[in-house]
Amino acid sequence: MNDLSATNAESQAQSTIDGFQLVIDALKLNDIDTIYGLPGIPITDLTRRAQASGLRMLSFRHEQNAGYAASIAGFLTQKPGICLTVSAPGFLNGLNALAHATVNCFPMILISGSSEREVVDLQQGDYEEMDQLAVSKPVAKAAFRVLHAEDIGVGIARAIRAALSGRPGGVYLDLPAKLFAQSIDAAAGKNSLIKVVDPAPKQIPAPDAVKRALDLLKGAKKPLIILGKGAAYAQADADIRALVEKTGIPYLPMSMAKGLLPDTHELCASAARSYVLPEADVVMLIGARLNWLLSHGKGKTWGGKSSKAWGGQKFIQIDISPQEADSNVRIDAPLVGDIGSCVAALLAEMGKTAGGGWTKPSTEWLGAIFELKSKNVEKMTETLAKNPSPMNFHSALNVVRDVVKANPDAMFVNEGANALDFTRSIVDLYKPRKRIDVGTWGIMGVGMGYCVAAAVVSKQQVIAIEGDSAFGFSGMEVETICRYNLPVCIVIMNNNGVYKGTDVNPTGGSDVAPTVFVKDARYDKLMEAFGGVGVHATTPAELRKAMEDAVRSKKPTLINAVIDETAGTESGRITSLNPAAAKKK
Ligand code: ADP
Ligand code: TPW
Ligand code: MG
Repeated sequence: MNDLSATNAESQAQSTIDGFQLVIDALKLNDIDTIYGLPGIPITDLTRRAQASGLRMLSFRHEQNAGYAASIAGFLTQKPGICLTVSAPGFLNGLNALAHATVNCFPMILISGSSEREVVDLQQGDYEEMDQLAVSKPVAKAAFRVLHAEDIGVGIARAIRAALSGRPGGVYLDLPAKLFAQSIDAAAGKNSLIKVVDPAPKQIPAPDAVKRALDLLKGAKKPLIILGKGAAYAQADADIRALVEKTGIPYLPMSMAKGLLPDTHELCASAARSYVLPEADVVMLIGARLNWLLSHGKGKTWGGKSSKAWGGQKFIQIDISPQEADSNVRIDAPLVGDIGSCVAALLAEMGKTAGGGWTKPSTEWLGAIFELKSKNVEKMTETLAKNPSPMNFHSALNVVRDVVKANPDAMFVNEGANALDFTRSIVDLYKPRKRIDVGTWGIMGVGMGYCVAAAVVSKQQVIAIEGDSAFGFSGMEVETICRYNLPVCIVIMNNNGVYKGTDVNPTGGSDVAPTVFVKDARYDKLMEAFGGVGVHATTPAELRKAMEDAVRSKKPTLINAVIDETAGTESGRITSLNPAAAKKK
């Protein structure tokens, strides 16, 4: 090649842009800085070039964990978390997390490479053949496919808007292999990209709806506020706190809303939950659905006479989804809009009347709650102070509670059954969006993906409290945690199994019972295999030292906390949902 033709080739190369680069540029243009994924055909070069272009490309050991990481990054940042996978099996591995994002109202985009359209559609047996777009639809908020490089900008813009606007959710974006290699004129390509303006537009509530909600609240004798993870997501922390404090209404945080106000706040009614739910007469839901986690707003939990009977409460529901109200029981005052705008509107309306025009709830209501809280807290303090051998959930969690109190900025990941339920009620959180857990499905397997995203997004220490079963679903990602040297301290509440380790095989055969694992497993050694710190802790003192060392050193740490294998209960706190329990009802 002579000099001239070399220059020509170069200038031609410079004046075109390919699909790989357009995807990367479109993401960057929209301030996306991190991709959670797993390489392979056809997206290996996309992962390489993303990294080369300054995007943080975090590789996982299984797409499901990358997907969970992306979903929770979306929750924490209000930007769609991006999960990138290969075709069919990689896509399906990521799909679970996409469904999880949609169910939990987290903004996420699953981008999967896919095989030759012509071959897939004629079902001629391509490498990793699958109609991924069709498969994704039932579990995605929206699903798109881009066939031409000049449409990449639009495809990514649509995916971002769909993920973030209104009720956030999971979006699938299908990128066939051929697309990446397509080249178009560089200037036209650049021009085709869209920076999404105002992807999550404010939704201002109607003034009459605001007034209706306030009127109902004002007439209440025993009002209660329930804060859900929508309230945490909305990042309207100061106004939510002002609303609670100005009205003086006691509140219950759902698990991922813990810390929105410090759990130690005097108006926090968590320690009197079983009293306030049936007793309240008006309940204001802020970003919380009346699903199974709130017993569908009826039944005995709410003071109803039978398992399906309405307890008599009137509900105000603040939610961005206009379809949420009346999904389980009548909502007397739906307030549709984004939580920031709705809470600000309530505060503004309250401020219009002299002196706020607001009378705080009666001392009778507050006093009864306070008394019960004090009693329960006292009882719990006694239980936590015990030091049984072997260690049980309480004596271990007493340590965790102290460590979290001393490190209120740490992110807190939690999954398991007993390991979840005990932790949720014992470990206080002090700041918003610190607690991330099994969410709406009560899903096992989010643990290590959440740890990676929490560390990457927040740049804070991460503390994860994991059931030994729960940990197993994503345990291999400890390699990922070590590889990226993340400040993650994993504590495994090791009771030798699912719920507890004591079940026996009724036949007397050599297989252990379905809920039982290898006894006395040393999960700490798994961490050591990748250069992290592994600790075997059999007493609260050993656990405390190990956790404090982890937080101080910021080294990836896994503590195998040996818990009495008889300590748990079947299904933790949701024993009643087992079909056998229903049969007894
Ligand atoms: P929890 O499990 O904590 O009770 P849910 O996931 O059931 O919470 O409910 C969250 C609710 O919050 C969903 O109904 C969702 O539509 C709503 N939501 C999410 N983000 C916002 C927002 N920015 N403004 C208003 N509502 C929101
Ligand atoms: C994806 C069912 C709920 S809780 C749990 C399982 C398997 C594990 C409980 O044991 P663990 O906790 O973690 O050791 P502990 O302290 O009670 O011993 N598959 C998925 N999600 C769920 N929820 C299950 C199975 C389940
Ligand atoms: Mg267990």
